[in-house]
Amino acid sequence: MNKKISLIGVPMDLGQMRRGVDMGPSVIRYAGVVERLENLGYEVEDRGDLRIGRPQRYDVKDKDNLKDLDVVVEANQKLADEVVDAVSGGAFPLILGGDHSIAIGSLAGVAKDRKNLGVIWYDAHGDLNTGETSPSGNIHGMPLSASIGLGHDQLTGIGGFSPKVKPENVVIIGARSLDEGERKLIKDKGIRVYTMHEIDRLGMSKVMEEAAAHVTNGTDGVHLSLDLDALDPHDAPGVGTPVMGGPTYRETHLAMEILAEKNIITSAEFVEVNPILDVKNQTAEAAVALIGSLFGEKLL
Ligand code: B3U
Ligand code: MN
Ligand code: MN
Repeated sequence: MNKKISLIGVPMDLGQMRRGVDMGPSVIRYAGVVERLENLGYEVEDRGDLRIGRPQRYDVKDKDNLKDLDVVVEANQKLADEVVDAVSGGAFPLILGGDHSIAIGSLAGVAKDRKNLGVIWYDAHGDLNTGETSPSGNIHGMPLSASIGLGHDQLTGIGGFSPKVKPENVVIIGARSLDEGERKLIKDKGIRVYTMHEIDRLGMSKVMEEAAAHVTNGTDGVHLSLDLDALDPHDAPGVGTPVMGGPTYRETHLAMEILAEKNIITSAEFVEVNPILDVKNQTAEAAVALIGSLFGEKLL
């Protein structure tokens, strides 16, 4: 793994309706992410938090069933530029959210130099809605579709090119809540999805073996986008849209350990930690422990 890490905080909460997820980067830092990585021998450059604009009023579906579109677009463009800058300095970009709408900017930045990027989307949801299919108008339910080139021009156009990722290079892991439009899209585009059913049947180890093989087939890098709501809410209560029946803390660790062993991840983000909804910072601490495993931490 690249020994230099650039940490980028994105205090974004406008992609969804539960205020507080903008404090995610801050509580993940308090849970010790920098120390954890330094103890593993990494050189960490903490670039601090991006400055995110504020809408005049919250949750206005100003355009085409897209809440707070302009501010979300502006922030993602800023993030894309920041990621490009970090990568040009030779660092591994590690992005801390913030809600999942920021994945649009992360992927725009990373994909600039990686035209065949693989993506692991570890999430309870598919995040494959567009303004047309979304039941909520929340942009955090749309970053994966935007990144494969679907949806509003202002979202797909971030970074100045589209698509960022090819659907055949994507794997979704942990899904247990998909909207009708998302199911259709998964079928139409042939996106590989390991729902909880497959995780239960095959076990996390086999799922990760298969997923890793899929995202490295013909690709030139792999981005991990980890939504903390993928974990079972017992283990990660501090998220805006918890869904029962997810992979445990331990299964998710195993997933990270397998990725570390295979040494395939070239950029990552950890999103949706909301300290207002959390219990004693448990979800932020889970995020930091998972980051530790992803970067090679071992007991023995
Ligand atoms: N699919 C729903 C719910 C949702 C998506 N992402 C999260 N929740 N975290 C939607 O609003 O698009
Ligand atoms: Mn989710
Ligand atoms: Mn998500």
